[in-house]
Amino acid sequence: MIIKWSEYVTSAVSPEGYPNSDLPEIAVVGRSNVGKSSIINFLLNRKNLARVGEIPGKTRQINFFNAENKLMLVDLPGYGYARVSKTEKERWRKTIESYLLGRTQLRLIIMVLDIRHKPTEDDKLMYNWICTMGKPHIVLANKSDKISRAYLSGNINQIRETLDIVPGVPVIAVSSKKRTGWNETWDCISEMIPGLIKI
Ligand SMILES: Nc1nc2c(ncn2[C@@H]2O[C@H](COP(=O)(O)OP(=O)(O)OP(=O)(O)O)[C@@H](O)[C@H]2O)c(=O)[nH]1
Ligand SMILES: [Mg+2]
Repeated sequence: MIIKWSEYVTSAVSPEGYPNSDLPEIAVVGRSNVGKSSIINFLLNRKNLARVGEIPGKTRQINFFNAENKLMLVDLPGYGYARVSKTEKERWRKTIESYLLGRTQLRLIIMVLDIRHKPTEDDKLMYNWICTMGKPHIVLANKSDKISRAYLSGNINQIRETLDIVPGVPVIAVSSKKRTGWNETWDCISEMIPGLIKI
């Protein structure tokens, strides 16, 4: 997979704001601060295309990024961030749900977790929801640079077991910081969205 060109398209909080495009979309979902925006930069070989934040709650809208005019990567707000108001949480939930439920261009969901931590109840809810919707998905366990290699497979197994990940669904250890797992991730994406391979 060669990704040379990408650009920010638009931001939206509801369907009226989604871009008018037929490109297949890949949505990146996960808890606040797990590195969803960083993963988008990592996959697109960019440093600061999607905005990254030290403090959870950085991404508050749905941001669309065009890659090679072949697909759209979609950065969603994170869930599970305790330090925002109930109203704000409810607004983010609606933003995320209406995109995931209503967007017909959505072809694949990338669920991002922090490899260091056992998935939370929020993660379980999200994962069950993805399964109930029957959407094709893969799981990226990010921040693998933060743990020793000896723990990688154990933590991946813990994620598989805690979320009861469907057999055959890939769970890939990545580090968007150290740029590890890039090829494996794009190989999986290409397999799951036939036709992309020629990018
Ligand atoms: N060590 C390490 N830090 C990372 C990695 N990926 C992201 N981070 C850091 O994690 C923090 C959150 O990254 P973001 O990409 O903003 O996370 P997000 O999931 O988009 O967060 P929200 O938009 O707030 O939901 C930032 O300080 C990143 O630099 C990684 O692979 N390794
Ligand atoms: Mg973000």
